[in-house]
Amino acid sequence: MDDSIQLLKKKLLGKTIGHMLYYYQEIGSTNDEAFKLAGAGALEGTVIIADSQTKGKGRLQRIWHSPSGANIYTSIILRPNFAPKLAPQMLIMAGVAIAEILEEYCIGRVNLKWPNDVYLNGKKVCGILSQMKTTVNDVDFVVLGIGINVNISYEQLPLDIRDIATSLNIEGGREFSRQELIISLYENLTKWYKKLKRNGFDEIKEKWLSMTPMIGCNIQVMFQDEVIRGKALDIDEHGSLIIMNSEGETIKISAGDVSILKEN
Ligand code: BT5
Repeated sequence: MDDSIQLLKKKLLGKTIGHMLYYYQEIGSTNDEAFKLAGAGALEGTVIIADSQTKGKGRLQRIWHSPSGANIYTSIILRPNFAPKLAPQMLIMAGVAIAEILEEYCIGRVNLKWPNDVYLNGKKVCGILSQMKTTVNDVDFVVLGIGINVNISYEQLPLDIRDIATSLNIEGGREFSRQELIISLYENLTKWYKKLKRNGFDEIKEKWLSMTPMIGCNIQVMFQDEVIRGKALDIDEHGSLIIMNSEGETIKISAGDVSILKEN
């Protein structure tokens, strides 16, 4: 990707997302760097791309496996003008934008799992990490960190994720251009981000619901030491998951790891 980075910068000139691009051959975490840049005043639409990450991170200090030469690791700085409680909508919006792009490749079934996973043929192909800085009433900035497994082979996947992770290459049986994918990713994110700001969350929510197999299923949500079971009903206007437990109570969940239970 290194050789073509100047070309990528050229192609992204003047775009809402990507007009300012910082590229690193290797970095700790693109999200940490984006957070620093945003704190120092970087404009909305500034993006960080790295070829590899030494401290790629998921939620709750988990590791995002980030070897060089194969995948996409990018963080995008956005400055939506809305209340902090609406910020989780950004995570849902990003999932929809990414899943729509991956569907266009027609290499398998693309699904979304709340809150932040994109699945290809039943395995995780992309993770999204949204972090933000807020004041009491406003979002100062949101950093959307996106990791997509593009050309990594089955053998290159670490043993602990081989059964749960995949890549476009593994499913499609060929190499994919990371540059082309990055350009369509930023374009599609721009499209959905503008829709979110202009028309609100409804269309994004509908699209998300059409791409998840979770609704109507019995699920288990784990958050730290707590486990909640119930039937997934919906997501609300903040992007929280709504479930109904066995007592018939409706519960809203704003964070956690979901598994669909086998009994469905
Ligand atoms: C996520 O966390 O899925 C969010 C991942 C976000 C990564 C991007 S890369 C660019 C930006 N910079 C960063 O430092 N991060 C963001 P979570 O839901 O907590 O999932 C983490 C779990 O996914 C791990 O515990 C593994 O089980 C699994 N995992 C790790 N690396 C993976 C990979 N490359 N592909 C698929 N699954 C992976």
